[in-house]
Amino acid sequence: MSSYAPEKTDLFSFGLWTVGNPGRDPFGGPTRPVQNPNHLVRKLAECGAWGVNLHDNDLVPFDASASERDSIVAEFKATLEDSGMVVPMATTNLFSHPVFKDGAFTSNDPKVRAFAIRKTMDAIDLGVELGAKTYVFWGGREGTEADACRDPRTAVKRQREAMNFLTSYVKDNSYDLCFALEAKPNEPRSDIYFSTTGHMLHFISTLEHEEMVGVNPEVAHETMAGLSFPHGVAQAMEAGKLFHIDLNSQKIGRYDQDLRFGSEDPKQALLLIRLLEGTCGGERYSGPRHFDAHAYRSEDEEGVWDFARGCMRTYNILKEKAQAFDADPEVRELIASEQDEALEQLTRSYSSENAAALRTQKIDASAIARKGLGYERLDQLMIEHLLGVR
Ligand code: GCO
Ligand code: MN
Ligand code: MN
Repeated sequence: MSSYAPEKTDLFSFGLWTVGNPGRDPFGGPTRPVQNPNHLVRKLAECGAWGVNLHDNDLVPFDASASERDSIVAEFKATLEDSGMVVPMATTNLFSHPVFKDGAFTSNDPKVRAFAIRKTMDAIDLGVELGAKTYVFWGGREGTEADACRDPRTAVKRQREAMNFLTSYVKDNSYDLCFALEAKPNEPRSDIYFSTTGHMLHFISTLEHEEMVGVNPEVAHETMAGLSFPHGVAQAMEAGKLFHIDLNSQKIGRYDQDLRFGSEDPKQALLLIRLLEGTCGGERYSGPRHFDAHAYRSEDEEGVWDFARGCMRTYNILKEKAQAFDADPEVRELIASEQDEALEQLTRSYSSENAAALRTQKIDASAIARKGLGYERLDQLMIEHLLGVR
């Protein structure tokens, strides 16, 4: 893999809203022109990406007529076909229009909730028509500033009602589509409900069709909250619920920066890739590697493509590093865990016999405590792999 050039089999995808981001921020307008979606797809294909994802309104304007919608979609399908690109994931814009200023599925106004469900049904139809297999729910506006406006338990119930309604809609239409829920602690709301991947994982277990619903964790969102992204992803994988992933980069404690993948936190990115690629053991994640990030506001269009190529190249470089790290004999020796099958048998499951036998075991806590674990050496080896001297 010495060129690190992206291949279709890498399953790299970008959102229309990511490479199409015109550089707007809360303090200033766009620094580059808004690009036509068909142009973005062609350029992504040239860069070596496999897929393009979209919100309904990234492609079809909010107030388009039915015939405008159909002609926009027909042209887009032709572009996908010509450029050999696929749409693996779709989602709904439930945050831009002012009607959603106090939430969509969790709004106190039943008309807003009904409108949000209807808009999502239409956007699901659009996604399925374009071939999407995963449907993402990011509840950016589902939160509060004045928290007394609703009982947060009511918000949870309303969100559940919406998920149950929409999973049933998918089943009723025999669509081959699963849902991936994306958590974020804050921004644009002061506090967003279901703030972490862990909150989402539990919520999913309360849904009518929980088998259709997983998570879409994002590097930036867990990092903003100061949490370990690899740990959140690992828990989702262990539960069989990693349905999609939003890759980017982020400094702890800042606003949602959505930086180029691997740019701020190569070590965390390496730890993440070890999990996703299965180099540290366990099953490999087989879904899309989606970059939900955008180019710095300082960039013109060329900088946007530098950004996109950079995300994919860094992923592939780190993938090679992950393979090398996990195959390094010194690393393997350091992380090889102690084995004591007879003792492990006793704690694997409870029985009164096991409990009694456990009490008779000789375990020298002081001797165990005196022994160093070699993790300084282990971490130094990781740094040396990252810095390219090993
Ligand atoms: C954000 C989110 C979004 C979502 C996207 C798809 O913080 O802006 O990450 O980019 O991922 O809306 O649901
Ligand atoms: Mn995201
Ligand atoms: Mn984000």
